[in-house]
Amino acid sequence: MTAVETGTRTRTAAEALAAAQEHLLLLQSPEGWWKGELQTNVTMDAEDLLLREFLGIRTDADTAESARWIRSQQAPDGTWATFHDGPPDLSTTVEAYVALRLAGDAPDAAHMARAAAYVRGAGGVPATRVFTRFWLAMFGRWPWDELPVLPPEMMFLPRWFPLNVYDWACWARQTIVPLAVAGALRPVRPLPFGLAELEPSDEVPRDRRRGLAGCGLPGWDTAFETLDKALHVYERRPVKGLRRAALRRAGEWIIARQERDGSWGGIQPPMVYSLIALHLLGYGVEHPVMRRGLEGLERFTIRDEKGRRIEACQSPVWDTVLAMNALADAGLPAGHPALERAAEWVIGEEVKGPGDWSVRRPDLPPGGWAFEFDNDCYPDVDDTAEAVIALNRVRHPRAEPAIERGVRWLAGMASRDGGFGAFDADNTRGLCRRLPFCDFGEVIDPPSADVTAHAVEALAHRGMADSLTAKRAVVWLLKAQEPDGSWFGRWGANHVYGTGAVVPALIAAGVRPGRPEIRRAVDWLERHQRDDGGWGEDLRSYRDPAWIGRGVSTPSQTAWALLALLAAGERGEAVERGVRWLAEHQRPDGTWDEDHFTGTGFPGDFYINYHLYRLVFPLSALGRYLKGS
Ligand code: R04
Repeated sequence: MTAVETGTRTRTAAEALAAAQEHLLLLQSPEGWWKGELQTNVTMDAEDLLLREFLGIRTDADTAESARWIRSQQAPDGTWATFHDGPPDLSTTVEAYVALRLAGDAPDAAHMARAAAYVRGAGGVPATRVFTRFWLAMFGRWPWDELPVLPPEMMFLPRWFPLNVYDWACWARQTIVPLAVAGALRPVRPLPFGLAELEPSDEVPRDRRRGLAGCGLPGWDTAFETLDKALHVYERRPVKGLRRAALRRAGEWIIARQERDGSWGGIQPPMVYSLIALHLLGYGVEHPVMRRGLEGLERFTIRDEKGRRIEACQSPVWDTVLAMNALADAGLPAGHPALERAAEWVIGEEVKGPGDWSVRRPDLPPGGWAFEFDNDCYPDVDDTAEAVIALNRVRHPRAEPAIERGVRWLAGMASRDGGFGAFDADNTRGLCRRLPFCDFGEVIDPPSADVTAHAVEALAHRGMADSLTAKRAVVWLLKAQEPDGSWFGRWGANHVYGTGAVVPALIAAGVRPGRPEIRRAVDWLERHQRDDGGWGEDLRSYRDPAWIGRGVSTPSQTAWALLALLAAGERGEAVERGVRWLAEHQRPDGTWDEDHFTGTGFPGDFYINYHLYRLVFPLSALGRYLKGS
């Protein structure tokens, strides 16, 4: 509900800021952290039920509550999407449908019949992603032989050899190792029902199947198809001793990466697949490793009046450092108790040991932060950068050494080309993307503009704008500018996020607002302001360039655009209209509604609604606007 609709007059910017600040302070936990829900899509919930079915621990009560949530997310046409108001997604719809059948929904119920009709028309199971067919194979509803092969023997590839596990992004690495175990052992535990109603209306042409659609470089695609055929042959008679050793190695690798909270990487897919792999390797559900894993998953489960649902990931560090920065922007003094408590908690979350990142940077001492609670193997540059900026702005006796270690780690994570990836340095082997197995999501972690911008901003905050690392990153950013003047958003939607991150970073690093790169970015933002004064960019923009910079105005995206314009020194009509949009759309309780997802997991495939974005970014923008006026 907007202020206008409630009949009250629109707040001034100062009143809007005060209300937002008060609301944010109320959301802080007693321990000092903030954590907004991290909303994604129903594949998380469907796969959770399938996992429990597979392990034989699915309960009727949980199933009913998850099914209620899954049904609540179904579009009127019977389909499921991967983001709010998004187009139907076949794989998501198939997984949700199977989960509801598991919950007892009858195929002839109206909502099920609509879903099945869509699936049949869209190519049926053969046209779904590999992950979806992997699940169906485990339940005897898809032949294992018709999935791409991922041999566990890859565990033995040396670190310099293409496609070794460290060539993969950490999230993909943690997914493919357990999937290789399952693919080698090929379990089949038939579902108590068939899925004939999902069979496609016509024979699915080969190029409509996922993963085989043309994706550039035909030579490589053919080579990988040939390799896949050869691996299928090997799979019939793998070398016994080698296979046994590979499975043992994979099991040990997985166990060594279980985090203190029982999770793997603090992300749902690696958690679910690791539990399946370990179970197949002989760990019963009562084994401590499995028990802790299931408890970890439990901590990612939300139960409320809307039903039971799984968070793909949790973002307490990210949310906390963004909230600290927003409150500091709003003018909260450095010694405010809320900031002190937050700093205390953030300092305790510092990562103190090596992780998978050490493989590419063996001499770099540990430091920095991960996005999660108890998530030590995978610190990331984004969280570290924002934590450094946040701690640098508050007063805490133990902040300084943690900041120092964080900055040193961050600087050491620069890639060879001068940019920054999120979790690893030099994770750029594009070959990984070409495997037939990889038809979903990003599988490498190359430098991106948004992460590089956050790194630059952190270095600038620490007076290191003149360091070689910062200068090379600035050059990287200037080169990465799109011809239209914007920057691509890897972890947020999309060019509004990229541009909203890069412009403030360049200015912080000493780039003059009058430089042509900044002027072109300002022009791009002003050209893409909506008629209502806000900014919005639809997630379809990742697949269809016609949507770049276009979409329904949202609070977080309006704030990102304002942060860039304010950093560039703009004080004109565009800024005034943007600020007015924020004030007009604020709820009476001081926060904003934001149904549209503005976070990106994988461009094109996986999106996130970070529930705190709607509040922290507008608060930052209003704070910086008022400071400058
Ligand atoms: C916004 C920047 C902070 N940082 C990104 C962190 C995002 C947290 O949320 C997720 C991260 C994820 N990773 N991998 C997955 C994932 C999901 C998240 C993932 C998703 C689906 C599959 C496999 C992995 F919600 Br399948 C890193 C830089």
